[in-house]
Amino acid sequence: MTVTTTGPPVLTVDRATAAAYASAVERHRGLTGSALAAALATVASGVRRDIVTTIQSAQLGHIGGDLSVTDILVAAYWHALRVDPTRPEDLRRDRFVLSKGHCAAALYSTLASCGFFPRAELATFAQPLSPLNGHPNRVKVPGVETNTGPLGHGFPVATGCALGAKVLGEDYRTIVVMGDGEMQEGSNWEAAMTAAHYELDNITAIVDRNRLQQGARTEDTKTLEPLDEKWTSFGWETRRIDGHDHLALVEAMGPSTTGKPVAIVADTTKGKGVSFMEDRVEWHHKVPTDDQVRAALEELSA
Ligand SMILES: Cc1ncc(C[n+]2csc(CCOP(=O)(O)OP(=O)(O)O)c2C)c(N)n1
Ligand SMILES: [Mg+2]
Repeated sequence: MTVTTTGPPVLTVDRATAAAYASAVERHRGLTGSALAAALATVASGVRRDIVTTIQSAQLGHIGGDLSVTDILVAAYWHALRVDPTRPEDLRRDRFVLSKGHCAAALYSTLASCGFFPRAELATFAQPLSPLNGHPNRVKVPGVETNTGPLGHGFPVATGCALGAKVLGEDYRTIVVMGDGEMQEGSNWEAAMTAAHYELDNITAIVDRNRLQQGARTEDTKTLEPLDEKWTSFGWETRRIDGHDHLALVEAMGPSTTGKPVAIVADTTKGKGVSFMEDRVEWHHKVPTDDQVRAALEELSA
């Protein structure tokens, strides 16, 4: 008997979307104030709607943290990062690492919005043989820089990316996003010391400070505050902002002014944009019913 295998499906660039993305980012960089805020808000609403339907089709996911990190992802991909979805392996590309890898649906929805792969693929999230696994895999998904999911690993890897740029004399930058509960992992503080020691002014570490972790409030689990002062004491230039304010995000993602690595503590709301999910611990990974999906999409289209 001959057994033939065909291997898993491969994701390829959506050229039309990638071209539209490239010109939109160019346009965004020429905008300021309310015009830029409105443009990024429109993208973010679309990404949030895709997160909700992606989780509905998979019947699993981490919707609360997906919705809290959406504006950070949109400000990064639709303004700050120099990436080209048609050349995801370009050595000079900026690096983005979602250390809180359980929020894969948010990352995939954002990558699809840029054209790294067709948006229709989101419907395969977490299905057998889909490359869009519950946690991101760099071999399977164009645009994913490193596998994440086990908390406390993405930031150390991102620090290595930034150190690599210095060693190679390249000017690409690295942006990494962590959960606030994830800050309890000691490996993050080793990476924070390392980046400060090597004066990695080419890395920006963003904490999605939504004050909730899997089953509790962060401050009831292990006190994190004063979180900005902790980063500063570890040798980082620290910026504390509203993590849903696109203009504040774009500005905070600007370059280091001190030669130190930059930390952004982004105050956010878990479940942002869907009133019945906001700041409620159970929506860490609860799946909405069809009626709840309808209500969520209505709010996100308003
Ligand atoms: C090392 C490790 N321990 C436990 C988990 C299970 N886990 C997945 S998400 C999560 C809570 C994360 O909270 P936070 O970092 O605040 O993320 P967010 O609120 O943005 O969803 C936990 C404990 C994990 N993924 N990795
Ligand atoms: Mg959290």
